Amino acid sequence: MAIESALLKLIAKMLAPRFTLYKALSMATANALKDQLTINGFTGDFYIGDNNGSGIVCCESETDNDNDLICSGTDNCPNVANPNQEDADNDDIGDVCDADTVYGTISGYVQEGVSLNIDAYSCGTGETVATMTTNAEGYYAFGGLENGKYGIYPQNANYIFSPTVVALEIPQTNIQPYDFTASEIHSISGTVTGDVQEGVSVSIYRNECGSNTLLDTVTTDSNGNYTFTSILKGAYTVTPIKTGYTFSPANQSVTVSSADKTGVDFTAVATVQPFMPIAICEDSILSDGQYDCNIGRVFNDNTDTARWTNFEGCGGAVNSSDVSRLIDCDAGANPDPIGLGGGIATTNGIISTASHRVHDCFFGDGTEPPRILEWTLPVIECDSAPTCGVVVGTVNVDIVWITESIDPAFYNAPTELWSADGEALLWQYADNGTNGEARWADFVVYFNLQDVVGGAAPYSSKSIYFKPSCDDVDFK
Ligand SMILES: [Ca+2]
Ligand SMILES: [Ca+2]
Ligand SMILES: [Ca+2]
Ligand SMILES: [Ca+2]
Repeated sequence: MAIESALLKLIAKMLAPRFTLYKALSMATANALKDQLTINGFTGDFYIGDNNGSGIVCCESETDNDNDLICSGTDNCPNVANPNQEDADNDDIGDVCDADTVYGTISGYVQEGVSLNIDAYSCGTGETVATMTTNAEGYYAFGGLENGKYGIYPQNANYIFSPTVVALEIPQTNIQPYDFTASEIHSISGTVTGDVQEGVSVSIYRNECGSNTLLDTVTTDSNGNYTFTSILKGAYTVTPIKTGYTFSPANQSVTVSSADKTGVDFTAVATVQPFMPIAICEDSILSDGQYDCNIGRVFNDNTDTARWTNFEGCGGAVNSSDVSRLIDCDAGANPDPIGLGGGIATTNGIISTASHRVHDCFFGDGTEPPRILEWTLPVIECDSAPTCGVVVGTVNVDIVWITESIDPAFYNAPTELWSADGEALLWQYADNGTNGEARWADFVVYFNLQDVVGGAAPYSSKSIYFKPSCDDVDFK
C-alpha cells in the first residue's frame, strides 16, 4: 500500500505540471480520478474545483494560493487569479504577471471581435506596432513589448469606448488590466430638399435633464444629405439653419434606441425678400471692382446702371403692365424668391407706367417733405443681353430722387431731402427759390450722383437716382 501510495503521489507530481491534462478533465473524470487514487490507497488531500465545467485536481503537496483552480505548481501566475492562464508571448509568465505584457477586457455592449491598436510613442509621435482582436470573453493582450511608452485604444465604427485611450509604460511596475467599456452608437441622417440643398448647417442637440446641449454640426452635401455618426442612445433635437431660408419642420425630435435613424428630412423655403422690380447692374455699385457706397447712379438714362424686371426667368417677356403691377411702395412684390446664379428677365430703358408708380412712392401725396426711400434690390450682371440678367446678389439702395416728366426749367429740382425716417434733414439748398438748375447741380455734387462714365448725373425725365447703402450688401 505504501508503495502504491508513493507511486500515485509520484504520478500525481508527474502530472502536476501538465496543466493541459488537468484542464481537460471533466468534473466526472476528476472525481473518478480521485476515487481511483483513494481506492489505490492515496491518503492525501484532494482539491477538486469546478472551473467552467472542467474538474481539476490538486494534490496535498500543491496549493492554489490565488484560488483560481490552477495548482500553484502549474499556475503561470501563482498569486494572481488567472484561471485561463493567458500568456500572450508564450514565455510561461501569465499575462497578469508579465511586465512586458498589456492586457484587459472589453465589456459593455460588445465583447468579442473588437480590434485594439497599441501605438508606440517616440518623440511625441505614435506608431501602431500591433493590433489585436478580443476573444469571446472580451479579453485581449499584447505580449513581448519592448520597453517604452505606449497608447492603447479600441477601434470599431459601431461603438464608442470609455476610456477612448490609455497610456502606459513598459516595463510595467504595477501590472494591471486596462479595461474598456463599449457603448452602442448609431447614426442620424436625412436630406434637405426644396429651395436649397447644399451648404445647410444641421446641428444636433442632446436633450438631457431638461436642457439641450449642442453636440455637433454638419453641413449638407450637394444632394442635401447629412449624417451624424457616433450617436449614443438618447433623445435629440436636429435643427437646420441657412441664412435666407426657413425650414419645414423647423426642427425634429429624434429618439435613438436600437437602430440608426434615417429620413430625418427637412424642406427648405427661401425667405422671400421684398424686391422692387428693378435689378441693379453690378458694375454700377462697384468702383475698381469694390463695392462703393459713395457713388450714386441714375436709372433710365438708357445705360447699364439698372434694368426693369418682372422676375420671370430669362426668356420671359417683360412688359410694362407686369412690372407696374409688381411695384409696391412699402414691400415690393416679387412673387418668388430670387435665386443666386439664376437668370431673370429684364429690359432696359424707360417704362412710363412703372416710372410713374415709383414716382408716387417717392413723393406720396406731396404733403410731406421728400425723404429717402430704402429699397432692397437684386444685383445682376449686365454684360449679357439686356433681356436677361444673372442674379449675383442683393443690395440695399437709398433712392434719393425720382423725376417724372420732362422739366427743362428744372422747376421740380429738389430743394431738400430728409432721411428715410423723416428725422434728419440731409440736404437743403440755401436759396430754394428760383434757380432749379443750381439746386440740381448742388444736389448732384452733394450725393455724388454720376452717370456711367463718371460725369454728373443728368437731370432727365422718368429717372431714378440711387446710392448704394453704406450699411450692407450681399454678393455671391
Ligand atoms: Ca492558482
Ligand atoms: Ca494564477
Ligand atoms: Ca507571458
Ligand atoms: Ca513576457
